[in-house]
This record gives sequence, C-alpha cells and structure tokens, in this order.
Amino acid sequence: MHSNIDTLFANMWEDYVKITPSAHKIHTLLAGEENNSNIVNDHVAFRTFALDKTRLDKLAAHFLALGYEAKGDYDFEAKKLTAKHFEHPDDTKPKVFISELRVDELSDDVQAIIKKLVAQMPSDITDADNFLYSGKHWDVSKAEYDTLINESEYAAWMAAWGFRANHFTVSVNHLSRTNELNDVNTLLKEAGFVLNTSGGEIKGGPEVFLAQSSTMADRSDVSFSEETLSIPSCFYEFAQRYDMPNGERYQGFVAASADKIFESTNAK
Ligand code: OOG
Ligand code: NI
Repeated sequence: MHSNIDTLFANMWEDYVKITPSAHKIHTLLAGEENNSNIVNDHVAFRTFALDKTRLDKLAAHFLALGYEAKGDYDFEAKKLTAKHFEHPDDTKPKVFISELRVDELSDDVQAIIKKLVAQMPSDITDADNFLYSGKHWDVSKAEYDTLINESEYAAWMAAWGFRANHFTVSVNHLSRTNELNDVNTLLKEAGFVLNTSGGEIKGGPEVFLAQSSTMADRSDVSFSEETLSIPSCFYEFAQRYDMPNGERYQGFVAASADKIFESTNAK
C-alpha cells in the first residue's frame, strides 16, 4: 500500500497520460489559461471485475488505508455495474469513484473468459504498492476481447487495460478563467478534441448539482496474445459542482450521468 496520497496520484497520472496523450494536452491547455500548473482534480475513477480476487473492496482498501471514507453507492442495472465513491476528510484530495462488473450476471461464455484471465493473476498482487497503476496481469487474445466487447464494453476495456485510472477529472469550479463547463467544452472543441455526446454533451446540470462532460477515449496500443492493436484507452472528464439549498456544495455522483460517462471508452 502507498503511504502518501500525492505520490500515489502522481504515479497514477504518469501511467494514465502515457496512454491518454489528449489528457496531457488538455491539462497543458487549461493550465496555460490558468497561468499556473495547478489543475485541481475532482475525482479519479477505477474499474474492476466483481470476483473474489479483484472486487471493488480490493481497490478501495488502498484508499481506506490513506484515510478515505466510503460515501455514495450506485447501481447501473443495464450495464451490470455496482459503484461506490470515496472522499478524504481533506477536501483538497480528489474523490475516488470505483465501479465493478457483476460478472455472475453475464453469459457463461463471457464469465468463462473473465475467470480465465483473473486466474492468471497472483492473488497478493492487489496489495502491492503499485497495484492501482499496474495494468493487466493476464494474456488476452483478440478473439476473447471481441467476445467480451459484444456483451460488455466495460468487460473488454478491463480485459485489455486492467488496473489503472480510467479517467482523471478536472474540477471546473477551480479554474480561474471560467467556472462554466460550457465554456470549457467550447474551448476543447475549438482545439479539436472530441467530446462524448451520449446523453448530450453536458450530463446533469444545476438541478442535480453536478454537470459533467468528457472526451471520447484516446486510442493506444495493447498487446494481445498474438498481435498488438490500437483500441480505446482512457478519457478526460470535466465536472462543475453546484451548491445545494443548504449552502453545501454537492459532493456525490449522479447515476444517470455516470451511466453515459461510462460510454466514453466505447469504440463508437
Ligand atoms: C466511470 C463512469 C462514471 C462519473 O464521474 O460519473 C464516472 C467509468 O467510466 O469507469 O466517472
Ligand atoms: Ni468520472
């Protein structure tokens, strides 16, 4: 386990930008606007398979050990996902969103593939310092990837990319030039980045106290058993939070919006 939150996030960021060059470019673009390099992260998200060796709790343990606390619970029925979010008492630390795929609800063929992948993984690897940016611990063939993608884009993404940040999220509230998500989206489109339009370019809004947008994932090389292929990797997200009637800023997530954000890694 890591003993320092900032080092952990710095290592995860380094791993993430290697396969998400757009995030690095956008970070520079927004930091340039800021005239400093301090982009505040709203949250970082992770994915996993809900199997004994890999379930959400295995990832969460790393954050709980660093003082994070479990907050919201989310269910995505159609995508067969369960998720939780975690917050740190020091609210300058990014929130963490972890989801897991309910493998036992998938077809027998797909379950067999996922179980075969996870069986190749040493069980103590989930405790390693670098687990949250360690990638995949199995060989997966292109044929297996294709079988997974036909039933669950999420399963295929996990099989190809494994354990690493799926996305970082810019806190629009902390930008200085603008605190409006719509302005950020305009800036990104003018610079040529492609946004996820599933459910509209902006998901949510003031009525649910959270507005979100995201890029479509970059593509990056993955080594499958027989060949290396370029497939969707990770994306960058932008979040604007609003104050609730009690005056406190909303810190949760919105399931209906998250449902569409998941689609940022779809091949389209
Ligand atoms: C997570 C999607 C949900 C959010 O901010 O609502 C999410 C994922 O794609 O793994 O990050
Ligand atoms: Ni997110």
